[in-house]
Amino acid sequence: MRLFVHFGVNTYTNREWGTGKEDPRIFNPARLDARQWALVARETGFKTIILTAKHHDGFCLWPSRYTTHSVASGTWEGGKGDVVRELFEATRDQRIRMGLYLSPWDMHEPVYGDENAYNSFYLGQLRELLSGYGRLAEVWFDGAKGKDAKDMNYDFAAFWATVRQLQPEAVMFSDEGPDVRWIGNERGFAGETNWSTIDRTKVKVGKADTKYLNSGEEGAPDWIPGECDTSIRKGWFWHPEEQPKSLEQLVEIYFKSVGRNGVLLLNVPPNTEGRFDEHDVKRLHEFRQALDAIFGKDFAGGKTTETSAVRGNSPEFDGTKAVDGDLRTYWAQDDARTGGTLELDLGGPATFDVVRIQEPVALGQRISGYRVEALQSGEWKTITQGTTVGHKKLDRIASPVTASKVRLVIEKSRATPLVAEFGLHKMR
Ligand code: FUL
Repeated sequence: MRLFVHFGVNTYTNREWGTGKEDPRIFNPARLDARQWALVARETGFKTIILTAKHHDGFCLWPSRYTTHSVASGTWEGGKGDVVRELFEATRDQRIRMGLYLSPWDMHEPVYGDENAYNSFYLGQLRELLSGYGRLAEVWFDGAKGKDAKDMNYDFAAFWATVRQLQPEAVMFSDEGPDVRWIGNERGFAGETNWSTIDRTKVKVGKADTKYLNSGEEGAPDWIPGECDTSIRKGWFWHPEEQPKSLEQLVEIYFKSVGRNGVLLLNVPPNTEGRFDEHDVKRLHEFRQALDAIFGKDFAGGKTTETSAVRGNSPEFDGTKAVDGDLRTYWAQDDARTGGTLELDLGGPATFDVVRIQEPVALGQRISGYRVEALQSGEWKTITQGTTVGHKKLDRIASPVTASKVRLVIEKSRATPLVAEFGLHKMR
C-alpha cells in the first residue's frame, strides 16, 4: 500500500483544480509536519508516500529554479521552506520510501503550449526533483488536462528516459506505464479479472480506454501491473466540509484493489495547518487494525495438503509450499498440466469467510480460472470462483463457511499453475 498526499494552493482555496493565478502567499501551513505524515504512514502499513510536488495549477512545493511560482515566493518559513525536502527527511527517518507527482499540465507556466519550450521547462523541473534530494520509489505522471488547456504534446519519451537515467530504481506511473498503469477509475477498484499485462501500443496517456486498463489483457506483451488510486475523502485536496470514508468503505477498497492483484495508492490530504486531519488518522489506524484482525489468523497455515501432482515428485514443489507463509516457495506440477487441485485438511472444522490465493508473479501471471470448494455433509460445494489471481486474490464469502476440508481447483491457466500461498481468514 502506498499513501498519496495532495497538498498545495488548492488546500487554501478549497478547490480541487486551481487556476494557475493563485498568489503563492496563500500557501501558509502554520504547523506543517511531514514527520506526522510519515509516522502515520509507517504505523498504519504504508510503504511509500507520493507527494504532489506540483499539481495542475503549477505551484511548486519546492523552490524550483525554473519558476517563481513556488514556496520561495511565499511567506511560509520566510520563503526558505521546501516541502519536498521535509518529506524526504521524514520518510528517511521512518524508513519508508518517497515518490513524487509532477503534473505535466501546468496552468501557470507562460510557455505552456509551446512544445519545445515547455518540454524543456518540465524536464528541468523533473531533473531538480530527481537529482536534488534522494532516492525515489515512484514518479507519477498524471494524464489529466482541462478542456480549455492549450493543445500540446508532452515529450514522455524524454521524461521517462530522464527518470531511468537519474533514478533507475523508481517505477513510473501513467495510463500506459511504462512500469505501473492506471487502473482506469478513481474509486480504487481493479477489475474482477485483472491481468498485469497490457499492450502499451493500445494506450495513450490521457486518452486511455478505461475498461482496458481496468482488466489488463491476457497474453499481452507488456508487464505493467495496475495501481489503484483513490482518496480517503471525496476530494483529493483537503476541504473542511469533507469527512473520511467509513471503515467499511476502506475495507471494500482494500479487497477490490490489493485483493484484485492491484497496488493501493490511498490519498490522505493534509489540512491548511499542514497536518493530517485527526479524523483521517483515526480512520487509518482503524483500517490497519481491521486488516490485522482479518489476516492475523490463517486457518490454512501449516495444514496438511494433498495435490493432483507435484513437479518431478520433488518436495521442493509439494503442497506444503502453498501453506508455509513464504511467498518465495510454491506448489507446482509438471509443465504439461494446466489445471490441478490443492486439497487441505484443516484438522477439524474451521469457520472462515475470506479466501486468499497468491501466485509467485516473478514467474508470470498464469491462472485464468479457478474455484474453491468446501466439503460439506460429504459433498464438495463451490464457495467461490474467479478468473485471474496474480500477486493476491481475496474473495469474500457472503456467509461464513464451516468445513474441515477445502480445495482449490484450478480450471484454466496459461502455463502450468503455481500457487505461492493459499489462506483462509475470517472477517465477520
Ligand atoms: C487526476 C487529477 O486531475 C486530480 O486532481 C488528482 O491529482 C488525481 C490523482 O489525478 O488526474
